Amino acid sequence: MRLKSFSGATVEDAMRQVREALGDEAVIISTYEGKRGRGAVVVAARDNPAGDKILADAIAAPQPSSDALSAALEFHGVPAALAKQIRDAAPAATGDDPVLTLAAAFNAGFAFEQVAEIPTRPLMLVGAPGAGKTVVAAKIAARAVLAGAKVHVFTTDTVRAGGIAQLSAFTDILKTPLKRIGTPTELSDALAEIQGRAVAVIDSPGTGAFQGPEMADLKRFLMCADIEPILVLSAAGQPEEAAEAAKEFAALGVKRTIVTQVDVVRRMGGTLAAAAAGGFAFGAVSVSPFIAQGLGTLNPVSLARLILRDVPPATAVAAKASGVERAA
Ligand SMILES: Nc1nc2c(ncn2[C@@H]2O[C@H](COP(=O)(O)OP(=O)(O)O)[C@@H](O)[C@H]2O)c(=O)[nH]1
Ligand SMILES: [Mg+2]
Repeated sequence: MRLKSFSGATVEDAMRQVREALGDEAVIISTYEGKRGRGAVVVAARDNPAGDKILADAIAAPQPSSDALSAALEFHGVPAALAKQIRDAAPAATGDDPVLTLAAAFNAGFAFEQVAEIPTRPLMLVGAPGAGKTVVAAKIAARAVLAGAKVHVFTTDTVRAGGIAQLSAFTDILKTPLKRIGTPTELSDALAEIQGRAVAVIDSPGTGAFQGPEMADLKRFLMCADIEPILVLSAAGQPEEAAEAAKEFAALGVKRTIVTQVDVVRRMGGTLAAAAAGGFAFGAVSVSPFIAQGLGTLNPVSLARLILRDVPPATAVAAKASGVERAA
């Protein structure tokens, strides 16, 4: 199920947006009205893509019943200044559903812009080695093929042994053309050739955010045509490190991120810190290495559920004892 949240001045206002965006078929999952006219959030659902089922299962764990927001942010290692911003953006809540309280804060503080099933602008997956760029490139390509689009996959990762083999294993199954690209000129020529006729998905080599020559090389490829760089971000990143790296990628023009390996971590502090520092919108989430399992949608509610799942009670108690939990 694809969840989407809509915020407005009132519930009626948010409902109007639901109808405009999702039509009369939309199923309303929940409505949330802030105290003292602080706005409303309506969560609605539509169709049923496969990737979201996996995400839904991953977040189906029992959620805490009390307002454990501060404890959860601390457990996730969210840097203190960002945790304060998030708490301040949350509507004052006493006994309200913590998921919706946190979702309202995420709705206010982060952007969510899902990568389209059939992207119109060429996409280049960029990021650190091992972040999941190649897997995400294959997932985006597979999704576009399933949606009926013609897709061309390119890779500028031509140096590393095995780089092309990993990708061709996927593109062979999808029966999409795969082209190795050695120079920015080759890339601009290749994109010009398919312009408007096929979706272009570009994989890239691992780029260290603090490695000047690697970043300069990446920039040359990004500047050669109208390409959207999307930062593929492993959820396993350490928060301060991830935030500093995010700023470097933001300087290259990255505006969206796809978060990977969410299934293998318990703490999402690095993800939140990077998105906040880079000013990135969440474009999708990957919760499996398997291409067939696709990408899931991240929205304020699913992100809040991820943050509030498995926070050990001990952390909540410790946070309370140290006075970290927000006064009700
Ligand atoms: N569990 C899990 N593994 C992933 C996910 N995304 C990628 N991987 C694995 O992470 C490793 C690195 O992925 P790859 O796409 O090669 O990273 P790249 O170096 O950025 O291209 C591989 O073993 C992938 O199978 C994910 O969402 N969940
Ligand atoms: Mg790769």
